[in-house]
Amino acid sequence: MKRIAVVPGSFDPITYGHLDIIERSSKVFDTLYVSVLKNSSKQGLFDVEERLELIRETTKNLDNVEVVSFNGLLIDFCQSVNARAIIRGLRAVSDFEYEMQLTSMNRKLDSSIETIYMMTNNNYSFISSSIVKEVAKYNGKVEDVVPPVVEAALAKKFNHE
Ligand code: COD
Repeated sequence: MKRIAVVPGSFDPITYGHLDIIERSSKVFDTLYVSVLKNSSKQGLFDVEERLELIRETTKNLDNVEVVSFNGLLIDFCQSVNARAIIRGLRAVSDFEYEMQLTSMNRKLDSSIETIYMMTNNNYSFISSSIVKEVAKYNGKVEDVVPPVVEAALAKKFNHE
């Protein structure tokens, strides 16, 4: 049986922190769906199509990674692609409370789908999409925390080209 997992998120935009989790989990599963939530209550900087494009560009070297968007409940999406696991990254203790709620609720909805946590790589533990956007907005250097294609997209959004 194929081992299928989902790495869900907002990815607004994708960072080296996200990429680290995606690359590591792509070695453990046969197929990995990197899945961008469409119906988010949060207004993003990048629209969903732009986020998908940036993820596709930065994961194109990973043959078993599919980049898609989803609507509605994550568990429904996992069932639709026969995924047995949801992969999440953990940066710090501050992530724990939200992750606990997410996992507990998802387990109530479908107890056969496991949530698996990967500890962040120490080099990336301080990175979040929000901080990256704030630094890029004021033309700060983000080349160490996002891939070049994302750096260019941020510069374009904030008219720093
Ligand atoms: N190092 C390691 N991991 C990282 C880093 C980093 N520097 N930065 C982010 N990550 C991890 C995050 O921990 C997360 O696991 C993943 O990367 C994606 O992060 P984000 O911030 O892009 O995504 P989130 O947390 O906003 O995604 C939330 C979901 C879209 C998964 C959630 O809202 C959801 O499932 N919504 C669908 C509706 C639903 O089913 N709701 C009920 C569930 S309770």
